[in-house]
Amino acid sequence: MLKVGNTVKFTPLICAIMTTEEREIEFQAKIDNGQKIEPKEWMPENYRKQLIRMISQHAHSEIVGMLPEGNWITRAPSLRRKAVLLAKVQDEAGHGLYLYSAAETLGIDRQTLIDQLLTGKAKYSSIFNYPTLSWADIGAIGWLVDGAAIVNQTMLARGSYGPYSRAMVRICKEESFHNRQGYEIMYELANGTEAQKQMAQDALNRWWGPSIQMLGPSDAASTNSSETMKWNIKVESNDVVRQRFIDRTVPQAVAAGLTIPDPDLKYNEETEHWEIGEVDWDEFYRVIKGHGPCNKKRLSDRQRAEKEGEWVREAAIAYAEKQNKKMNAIAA
Ligand code: BYC
Repeated sequence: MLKVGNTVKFTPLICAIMTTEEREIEFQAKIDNGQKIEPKEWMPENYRKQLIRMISQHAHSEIVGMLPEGNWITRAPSLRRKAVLLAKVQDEAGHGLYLYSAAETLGIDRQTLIDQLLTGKAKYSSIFNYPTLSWADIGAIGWLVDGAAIVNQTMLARGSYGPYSRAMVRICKEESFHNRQGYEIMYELANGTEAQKQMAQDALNRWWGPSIQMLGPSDAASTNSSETMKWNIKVESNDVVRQRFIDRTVPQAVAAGLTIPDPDLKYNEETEHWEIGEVDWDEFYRVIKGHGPCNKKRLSDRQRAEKEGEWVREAAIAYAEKQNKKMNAIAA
């Protein structure tokens, strides 16, 4: 192993005769040195598997996450709100595409990943298995769900795998706009008529718990953290990220005149953190095992979209083939 400046390097000749154990030591040294791992570099098989698992779950979440918000595009209360919501939902589609591309750099093809989602083998975020009952839910998603996602993803942007961490940088910029538009909706409702304030509070009451759960099980129950953190796929633990989300969100609720639905919520002067009551982990595990309020609907909606989009994909492939033939004829 050579250290050139701040970079750990291996000469091809040395690599060819290295044992797996030696390669793993070298790989860990790169990670500990803060270097990014790029697609064609050697990596332990479990590093690859963990990344495929996490990136594909993330991609599926972006795509399934379009459904609860898409439900309100036709009913947004003004043209401005409709345009903003349309742009946001389109952004989520874009995020899904960058993330599928990042997963593909690890040697798995997109259709395999999509099939895993459609057959129910792959997970996607628990948060998207809840219904959007009122317009305020669109505010709550932007404020709380995108808010939690930003905190999680700015951490992931510092992760070790180059294509995933770079995708996070752009995604976080867009999430930041999503978060502001959500908070703006909530703030306006909370400062509107009594009925509007009630609507905002009701949305906060329903989305707060699932948003806290969305950031993953407690550190003590997190089964993947030992690997995902050893390899800097996640650079901070679920509980650390959750605490940052809570500390950032509670003052925003206070500023809007809304009440966080947790009777045990208190500020700890010594640690300077907001402390929350018991998290309903039974609910979290029920939802990720497929028994949330909308799991069946989300999956069947995606299956239907895949089927209905088949002719579009076929037409796009036929068109690309025709163009290729034309180009080849010109070149010949
Ligand atoms: N939902 O060992 P752990 C968005 C699973 S989309 C479902 O701590 P890890 C947006 C976990 O997969 C943003 N499952 O795992 C889009 C594991 O199961 P498996 C979505 C969850 O990976 C549209 C088991 O529980 N963000 O913002 O070390 C509109 C044990 O967990 C969940 C991402 O996907 C969950 N919430 O840490 C609006 C972020 N949490 O795979 C907004 C990327 C955990 O062993 N992912 N599980 O069967 C991550 O950062 C990490 O995977 C987690 C979990 C922090 C979530």
